[in-house]
Amino acid sequence: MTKSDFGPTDAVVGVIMGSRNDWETMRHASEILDELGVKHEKHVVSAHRTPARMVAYASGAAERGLKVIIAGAGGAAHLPGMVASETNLPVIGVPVQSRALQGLDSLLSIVQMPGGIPVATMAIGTSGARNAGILAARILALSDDTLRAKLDLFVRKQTDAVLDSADL
Ligand code: RP5
Repeated sequence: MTKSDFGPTDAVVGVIMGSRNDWETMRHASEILDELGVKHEKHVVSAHRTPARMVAYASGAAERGLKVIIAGAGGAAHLPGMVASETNLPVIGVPVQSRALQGLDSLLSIVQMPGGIPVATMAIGTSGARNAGILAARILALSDDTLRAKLDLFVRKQTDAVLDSADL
C-alpha cells in the first residue's frame, strides 16, 4: 500500500484538506460531525503537492462507501474543484483563510466553478467548516431518520440558546 492508496472505511463523509495547516479550520467540520454521530475520515490530500493521491482519493471515494466529501483549501484552492471533477459525489468546499489575501483568494478559487462541475461553497474559515459538516449531515439525513432527528434537536438547542440570552 502506498500513500496514494486508501483502505476500507466505514466512514460516510470524507474530510480532506490541502495541508496539515488547514486542520485548525477543518477540525470544526470534524467536531460537528462527531457531535451528530456521523462517521467520517480525515486526510491531507493536496491538489498541487500530491496530485496522484488526490485523483486516487476522489476517483475511489464512492466505491469505498463515502457519500459526501468536504474539501478545504486555502490560496489557490483547487482541491474541491479537482475532487469534484473526479467523482459524482456531492463535494462541499471550505475556503481556508489565507495569510496574504485573508481567504478571498480561497473563496473565489472554490466558488467560480465552470458549469457542469458543482462545488457547494461555504463561507471563509471556521464558520464555513462548521457549516460544511452540518450540510453534509443534512444531505445524509435525506435517507437517515435517526440523523434527521439529531439535526432537529441540534437546531432546537441552538435556537433555545439564542433565546435564553436574547434580552439584555
Ligand atoms: C493549500 O495551500 C493548502 O490548502 C493551504 O491552505 C495553503 C498553504 O499550505 P501550506 O504552505 O501552509 O502547507 O494547498
